[in-house]
Amino acid sequence: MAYQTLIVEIEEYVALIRLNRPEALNALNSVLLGELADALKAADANEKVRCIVLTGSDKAFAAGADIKEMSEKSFVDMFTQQFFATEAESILRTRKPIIAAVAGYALGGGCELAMMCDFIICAENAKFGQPEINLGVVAGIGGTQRLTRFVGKSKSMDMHLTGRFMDAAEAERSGLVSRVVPLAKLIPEAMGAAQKIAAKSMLSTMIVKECVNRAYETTLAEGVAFERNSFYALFATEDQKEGMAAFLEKREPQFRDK
Ligand code: DAK
Repeated sequence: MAYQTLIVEIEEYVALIRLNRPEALNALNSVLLGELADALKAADANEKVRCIVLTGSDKAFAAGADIKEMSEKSFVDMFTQQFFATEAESILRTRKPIIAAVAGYALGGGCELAMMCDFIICAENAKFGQPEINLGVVAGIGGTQRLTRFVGKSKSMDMHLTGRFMDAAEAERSGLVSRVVPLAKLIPEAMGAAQKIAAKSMLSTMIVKECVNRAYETTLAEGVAFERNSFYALFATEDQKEGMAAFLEKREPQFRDK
């Protein structure tokens, strides 16, 4: 399907979704977020997709929600239209793993979008920030909650209260991103990671996602119980038999998602 604000390519079981509003540094407007929700739903339903990479341009992953689109809205508009809420929920509903490949600016809603993905690989030129305070507002799609869980209260408060940007080295040091690579290697690195994930049993990858995300939603004891039952449940699958047999026979497993 052709989109106005996205470019989607599928290669070796990985959907590469590129945000494409270069004139506005990929600012997130309602068209882009609607298309992104649609593209993620399509990728989730497509048997030829087993992992997703979400990226922007070399200059910007996304410089935030579109300030032009938001500036004239009233409280009543925001509240009644549930501004961006359903689109954000649809990103979180995606069951296949999503890797954010971030180069350049990931600010405001752009930083929040990256944090809604399953993990973040960034280029050396990446800059993360929650500068909404400079606009007289606060983060609105989870920034105060997710950034705090990634980097802790002190650094999160610093970022939200001063609006300063964090560079790639600081982002890696603080646990916001899993890897930092030179800009030219960003897409190959993210696609390589995605292809590695795509070769696993999709049953395991989806359950890993559910288990790790559970760590944010519940107590340690409940989360561990959820993980344990997930582990037991996977013994009902052919892929568990295949994975363990392949190890014992010293060969690569052939998973069939069964
Ligand atoms: N919105 C609209 N246009 C933007 C934009 C944005 N966020 N960021 C950049 N642009 C546009 C600029 O206006 C400019 O357009 P023209 O003037 O050429 O037409 C073009 O992109 C290039 O930008 P600059 O000329 O400014 O480029 P520089 O390299 O000089 O600076 C910059 C890059 C990223 C430092 C700067 O553009 C910047 O500070 N941008 C704004 C960053 C920002 O404040 N982001 C936070 C936005 S607020 C919610 C959902 C979401 C949100 C809240 C609630 N709910 C579901 C409740 C999210 C809120 C936000 O993200």
